[in-house]
Amino acid sequence: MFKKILIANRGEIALRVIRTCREMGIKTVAVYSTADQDSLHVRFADEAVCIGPAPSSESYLKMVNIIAAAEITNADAIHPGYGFLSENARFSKLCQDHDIKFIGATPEMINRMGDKANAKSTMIAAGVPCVPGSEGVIEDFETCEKVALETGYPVMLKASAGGGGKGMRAVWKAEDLRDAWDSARHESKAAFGNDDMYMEKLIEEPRHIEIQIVGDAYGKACHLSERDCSVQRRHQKLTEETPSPFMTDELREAMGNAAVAAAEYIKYEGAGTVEFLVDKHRNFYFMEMNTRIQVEHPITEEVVDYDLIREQIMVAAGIPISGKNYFPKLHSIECRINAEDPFAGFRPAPGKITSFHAPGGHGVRLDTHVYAGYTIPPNYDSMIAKLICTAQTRDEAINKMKRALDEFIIEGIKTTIPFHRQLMDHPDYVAGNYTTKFMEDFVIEKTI
Ligand code: MV4
Repeated sequence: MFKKILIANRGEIALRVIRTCREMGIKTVAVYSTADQDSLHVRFADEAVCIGPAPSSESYLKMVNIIAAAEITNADAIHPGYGFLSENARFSKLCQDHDIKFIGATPEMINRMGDKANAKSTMIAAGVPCVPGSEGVIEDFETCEKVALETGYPVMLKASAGGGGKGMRAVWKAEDLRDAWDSARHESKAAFGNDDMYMEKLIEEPRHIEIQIVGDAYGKACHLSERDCSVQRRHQKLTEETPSPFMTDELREAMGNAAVAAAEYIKYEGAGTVEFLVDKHRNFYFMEMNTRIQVEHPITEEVVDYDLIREQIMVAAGIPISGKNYFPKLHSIECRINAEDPFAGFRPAPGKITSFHAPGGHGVRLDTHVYAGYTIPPNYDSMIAKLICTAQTRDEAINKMKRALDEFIIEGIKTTIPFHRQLMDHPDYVAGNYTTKFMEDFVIEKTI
């Protein structure tokens, strides 16, 4: 087992990893930028190394500085969290070359799943349902036209290097295909330095339902059921829940087995998430596979009573998984609390927190790194807390979330708490009747 783990991240996920390491008796090293010298992950780690100035490119993304920090503190593993270098193949390789265990995917696996067209071909070979469309990357526009006719409009053009919606275009009729092709490739080239495109039949008003999987070093994988992440604004998840209100036992069985089949086919090691699109007829289709721990992992932990960070560390240390699958025994909802103004287009609102009262009580979990007196730096992601409420039923979980949001006091900055409070009263949300289109029609009431 590892003696010392360096956490190459910041904020709530750095604290999350430190907590589990401490429970496992593993020493921790925090890395921080000059903007984060007063952050809690610096305070709670056993050691801390400043790796550079505020800009991420000079600190949390500066691979050589992070490796140097691991060398001088003699860390034997690095946990990347999510975002930053968590799915960076070069960093995974750099750790390998320095004999430091990367608690994440191998460089090969990151590249294989990061290339969306290639990932899809792999899933087809593994027998995982995929959206009909092109066989891999589309060579030229003439082929694009032909594939669109074969697939049948409406179609979705997607960037193979993409993800999160960048370089993606829905095309409803043939006359719009050329412009969509040109603009999607241009956007993808600018964003990823790669303009490879593939095409799929457009799935209308899909739900985004993802399956948590864990694979070990011996080819075995298991699943820990689903998370419904359909409530998104501009491809940013706002709230997630498990079980999905759209799920049935049969669908969970089918999606869970497909995700395990995919993980075992590629011999996936570590925690991963297989994302699916689910249409109104409950047909499910592979969308993407993420090779990192996700922001929303706590709702799974709460309903199956399982520490996913602990499992990542155990698998990375070569310990086999039990192999059984996990099914929700409770209902859990996560609200992402961001330092943004929901009454001003969710624009970022950094600043100093002048007072802070955390909600609590049975079934309330708050994963956060902020505190009264903390100044939120403008350099990083605006998420400041994850409020997770868990109960026996969905209605009780919603009720608990409303109570927790009402007692959650953060003053000095604007946050998305008022938005989440209104969401919990929205009739379609309360009815579990929502798809990825939900936020397009959501109108936030201006409160006094
Ligand atoms: C789709 C789709 C409809 N049909 N693919 C969005 C980003 C990336 N994860 C893939 N996405 C989509 N792919 C087909 N064939 C609709 C979306 C989509 C979406 C998916 C999940 C969550 C939110 C979304 C918001 C807009 C579009």
